[in-house]
Amino acid sequence: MARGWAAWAALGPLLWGCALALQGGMLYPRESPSRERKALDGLWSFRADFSDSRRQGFEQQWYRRPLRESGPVLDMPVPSSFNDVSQDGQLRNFIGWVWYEREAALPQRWTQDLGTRVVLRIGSAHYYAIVWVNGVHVAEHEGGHLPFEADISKLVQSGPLSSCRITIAINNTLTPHTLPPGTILYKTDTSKYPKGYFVQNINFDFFNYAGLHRPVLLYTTPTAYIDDITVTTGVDQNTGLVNYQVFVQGSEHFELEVRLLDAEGKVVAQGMGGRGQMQVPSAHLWWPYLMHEHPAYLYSLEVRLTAQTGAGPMSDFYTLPVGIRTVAVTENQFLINGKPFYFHGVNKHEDADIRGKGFDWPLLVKDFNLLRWLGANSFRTSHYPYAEEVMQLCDQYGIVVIDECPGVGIVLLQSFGNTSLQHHLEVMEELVRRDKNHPAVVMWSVANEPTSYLKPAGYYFKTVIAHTKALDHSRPVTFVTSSNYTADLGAPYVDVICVNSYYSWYHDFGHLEVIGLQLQTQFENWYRAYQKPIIQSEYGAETIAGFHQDPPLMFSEEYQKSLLEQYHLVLDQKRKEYVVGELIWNFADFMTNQSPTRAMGNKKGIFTRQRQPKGAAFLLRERYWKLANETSPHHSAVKMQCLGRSPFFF
Ligand code: GCB
Repeated sequence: MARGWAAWAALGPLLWGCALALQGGMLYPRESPSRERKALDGLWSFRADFSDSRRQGFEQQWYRRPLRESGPVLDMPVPSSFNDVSQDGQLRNFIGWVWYEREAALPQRWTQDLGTRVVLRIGSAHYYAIVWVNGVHVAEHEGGHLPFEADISKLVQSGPLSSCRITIAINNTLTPHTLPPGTILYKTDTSKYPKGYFVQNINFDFFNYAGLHRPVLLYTTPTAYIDDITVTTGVDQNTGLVNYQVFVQGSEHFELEVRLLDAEGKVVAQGMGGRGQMQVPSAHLWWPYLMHEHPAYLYSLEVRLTAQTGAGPMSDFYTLPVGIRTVAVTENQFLINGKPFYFHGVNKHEDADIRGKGFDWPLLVKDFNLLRWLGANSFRTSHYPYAEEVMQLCDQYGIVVIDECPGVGIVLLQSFGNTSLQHHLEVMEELVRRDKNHPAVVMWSVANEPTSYLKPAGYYFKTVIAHTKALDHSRPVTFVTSSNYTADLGAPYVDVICVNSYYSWYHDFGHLEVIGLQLQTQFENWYRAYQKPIIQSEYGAETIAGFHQDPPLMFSEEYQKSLLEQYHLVLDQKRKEYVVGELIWNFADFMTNQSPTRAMGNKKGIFTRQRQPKGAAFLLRERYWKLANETSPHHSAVKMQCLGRSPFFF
C-alpha cells in the first residue's frame, strides 16, 4: 500500500524496451587461472523515491552523483529484501522505484589491461532494474529471479579512475504482464481514501519482497572467452555419454580442449573443438539422495580456450560440474537412470526472517540439513527460480528439483495475451539458459495454478511448453494445476500431471474423514483422462506451532498430522499404480500479504519460519525414510545410510 499516483505509470514506458531474443550465455562466475571475481555484498547506500510520481530520482538524475548528495540515504544490506530491515512501515509496503548504490575499488590490472573483460553481474533484482556505472547506463532487466550482466570493461578502462560507482534503480511494481502478474488498484472514493491512493493487488500467496536478493559481483575474463557451455548426458549400458557444446566470444581463431575429470581428479575422457561427445566407460551415474549408495556423483568438465586476438594470444579456463544421468517419463512412471523414481519431498520458498528473500549461506545449509534429516529427495522451486547456489547444492547432495519459473498468479484474462506470452517465453529462455547444466533439475514447471480453464489458456500453455521443449529436449515439462480435470486446457500438453488439492482445509472444514474418497476420485479422474504419471504437488494444513487439540481441530499440530495421514493412505495405494510423487505444502512457514486468513503469514510449514519442527515434521520424516527404503532399487544401500540417523525403523 502506498500514496502517490504513478508507481505503475512510472514503470510502464520502460518495461517493454528490452530485446526478446537472448544473446550470450550466463555461466556462473567461477574463479580460474584466467578469471577473478570480486564480491560486492555488504552495505549499500539506499533511498526509496517517496515522491508522488516516484520519478524524482529520474528527474534529478540521482545516478549522476553519489546518492547521498541527492538526499538522506539508509544503509541497506545486500543481499536482502529492503522491506523488513528498517523500522519504517511505509518502506515495508513501498511500491515504486528504490535506489541502491555502492563504490567498488578495482585492482589495477582490471583497469589497465585491455585484454581483460570486466563484467558486472547481478544475481537477482526484484522486479525491474536499471543499472548505471559512473553515471552511464549499462543495463536494464525485467524479472526478479534470474541473473543479468553488463560488460563494463570500456567504462572502467577509459580513465584514470581506480574505482567505479554502481547505481541500481529497482521497481517492484507488478502489472498484468509481468511474471508474476499483479495490478495497481487506485482507490478513488475520496470519502474513504486520500487523493492518489493506490494498492498493489496480487494473486499469489507470498509477500512480494523486493530489492537485491542475491549476490552482486564483478568478475573478469580475457576478451576472448568461453561464453557458454551446454552439456547433456546419456547412458549406454555401462558407458556414460557426455555431449558438450562450447560457445566462444571475442575471437574467430581459437582452439578448444575439453577434458572430463572424475571425482578423484583423474582424466577419464577428452575432446577437441566446440562440440562433441565423450564416452566414459564404467561411468558413475548421478543418483538422487537415498536412491543409491553413492548418490550425486559429479565429474568436472574442464574447458580450455586458446585464442588468437588482435591483442595477442589468450587463454581462458572454465570448469563445470557434470552429473551423468538420464530422465524419462512413461505412462505411469518417472524414470531416473531407467529406474522408477518417487518424489518424496517438499515445496519451498526463499523466505526467512528480516532478510526476506535475501540469499543467506547459514539458511541455505540449515535447509539442506533439514531436507536430509527429513529424508526428502526432492523439492519444487515454488513459485520462482531459486538462487544458483541452491541449485549447486542440489547437484552436490542429490536433491532432485522441479524447476519452476515465476508463472504464479496468472489468473486474469489479460495475463494470457500476447504481451504476457512473449515475456513468459523469454523468462523460460533465461531459466533454461541458467539451469540447463544442473543434473538435479529433472523437470521444468512453467506455472503454478493458472486459470487454465480460461479459453486462451490452451494456446498459451501449448506455446510455452513447446518453446521450453525446443530449448531443452532432455527434460519433461509441466505446470501445476488446481483446475478441474475436465476443464483444464493446458493439461494435454504436460508430460506429468501435477495437481494441488487442499481437502478438509479450504472446504469440508474439519472433516478429515472425506479426504480418502475425494483424493481417490481426484487421482482416478486425472489418470483416466490422460494416462500420465501424477504428482501430488501440494497438500497441507495451516498449523500454528504450539497449538494442540485432541481430537484434532483446525490449526492445531494434531490436525496437520491427521490430515497428512489421510492423504498418505491414498498415496500409498496409488503410488503402486501411477502416482509418482508427493510434495508437502510447505517446508517452512513464510510471509504473505496481510489478510484475515493469514496469521502473520502462511503457516502450513512443517517447520516454523525459524526452522524448528512441528509435530508433522516427525511424521513426515518417518514416512520419507520408509519410502526411501521401499522405493529405492538399492535397498540395502539406503538402509546403510539410514543407520544411526533415523531411529524409527532399525
Ligand atoms: C496453493 C498455492 C500456494 C499457497 C497454498 C495455500 O494452492 O499454490 O502458493 O500458498 O495454496 O497455502 O493456500
